[in-house]
Amino acid sequence: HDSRIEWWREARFGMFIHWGIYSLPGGEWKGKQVTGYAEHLMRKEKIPRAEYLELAHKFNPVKFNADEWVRTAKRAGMKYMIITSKHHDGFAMYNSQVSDYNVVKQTAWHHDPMADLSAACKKYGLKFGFYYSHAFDWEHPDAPGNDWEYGNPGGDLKLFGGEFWYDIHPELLPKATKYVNEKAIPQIQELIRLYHPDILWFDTPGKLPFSENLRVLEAIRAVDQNVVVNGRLARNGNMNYGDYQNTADRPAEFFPVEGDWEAIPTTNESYGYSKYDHSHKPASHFIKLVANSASRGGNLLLNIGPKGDGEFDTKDQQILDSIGKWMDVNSES
Ligand code: JFZ
Repeated sequence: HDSRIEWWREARFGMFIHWGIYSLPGGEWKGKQVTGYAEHLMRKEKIPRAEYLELAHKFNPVKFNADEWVRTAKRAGMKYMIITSKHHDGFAMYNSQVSDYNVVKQTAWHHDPMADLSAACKKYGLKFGFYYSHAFDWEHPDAPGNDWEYGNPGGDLKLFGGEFWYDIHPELLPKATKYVNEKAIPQIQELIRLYHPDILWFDTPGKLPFSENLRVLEAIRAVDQNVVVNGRLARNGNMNYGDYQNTADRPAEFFPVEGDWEAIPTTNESYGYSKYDHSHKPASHFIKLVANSASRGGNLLLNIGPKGDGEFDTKDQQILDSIGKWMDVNSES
């Protein structure tokens, strides 16, 4: 129904956060730079699950301060926050009872940052929600994507026909269904129950057949009629089955002008923190993007990648502070 998306239509500007155990190596593995998205480290380096888990044992972000993160977002004029509760690496950054592969169980920190962020967003009046990688999961032995350790479809090796593996090899579908039943759906429902998010943000639907994506959507609506869901959950041809569509990171002149849409630029190139990526654009670039997207009826969800110690990257912090100063002078609310 239309009413659940009302707040989102007015929001216009939000903070997207990619933060996980991949933030600790920050685009480096065994002393060498890893190119591309830093959050794809496990896939790019074909790291076995047990070895990747060692990153969790070292993850201890003592500088993490949920209040400061949310205050920075609020000062920048952002009205909502979306953070990675589980990215493609399959590691839950919250207190999951469904899987032990989580931040509370596996890190020296033993802490649930999502509980703090959810509370801080409530305190400062921001809407709050989660990115959850429902289709691509490199940890679960039955999920699409891990072709280096499990020989599963949906990864780089184009095993079983590549992108449309499920059409060519339907006999492999029960494996993916098993993963969706025992991890993705229970964790998504758990996130709803534990944190009552305002929004859920999904990605890479093509890794699963449309029928599985729809089952995920039904499982969400069975327990929550009000949570906003983005369009990357399930797609059939040109038809999005979420509440709104995401544009890829494209120039403002190609932003859509119709419907409910959201652009998701990141401050530099990588979404997760990379110590090698210094391609940050100036604050003025993002101020123009906010104005351009708002004038075309869309939202801007600006991504940052905090470091493994829990602090924002200095360059991200400077961008956000500059946007905040501009907002102080130029905004009405
Ligand atoms: C996906 C993820 O793989 C990535 O790590 C990050 O989370 C990003 C927000 O989403 O990457 C994509 C997905 C779709 C496009 C580009 C990057 N796209 O449609 O152009």
